[in-house]
Amino acid sequence: MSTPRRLLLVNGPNLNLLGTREPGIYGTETLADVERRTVEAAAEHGYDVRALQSNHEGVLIDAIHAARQDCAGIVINPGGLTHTSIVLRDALSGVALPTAEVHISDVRARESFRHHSYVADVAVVHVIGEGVAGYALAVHRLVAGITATEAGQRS
Ligand code: CA2
Repeated sequence: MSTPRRLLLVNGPNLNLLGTREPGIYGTETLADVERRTVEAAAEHGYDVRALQSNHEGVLIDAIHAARQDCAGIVINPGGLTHTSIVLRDALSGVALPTAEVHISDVRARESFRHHSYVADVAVVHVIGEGVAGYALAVHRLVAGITATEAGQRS
């Protein structure tokens, strides 16, 4: 069966607040801007995007499980769950879709509790501290990897 030309975009808790507070850390663009940027980047490669933001861990996990049916990869900013959630990590590991982890801010330069990511080693692409432009970078790198894998399977 051919790989579906769809990506799942997941934004975790509190990312619905983008553009409303803390512009010094997260910039002034909104979640709608992030989703538009991601859709546009994916469209350059002929992919569409299913976008989801939730403040509820179980909703995120259900969406990740559902992606097995019709998505080729996942772009995820898990928000604060990055640093706390083994269940989110298990969901990503369980579906085994190529995954890009995005953080708008440079978590490595912030508080020490933000330095560890439970998601990092189940993701194949990491874009950290590039602002909201990081979502498009993640799409380009993720699709490049998917395309390379497909080419390898054909040869
Ligand atoms: O830098 C990122 O993208 C983060 O994933 C954002 C999370 C934070 O817990 C991670 O350590 C790094 C927080 C998302 C909250 O976003 C807000 C946006 C505007 C105003 C308030 C919160």
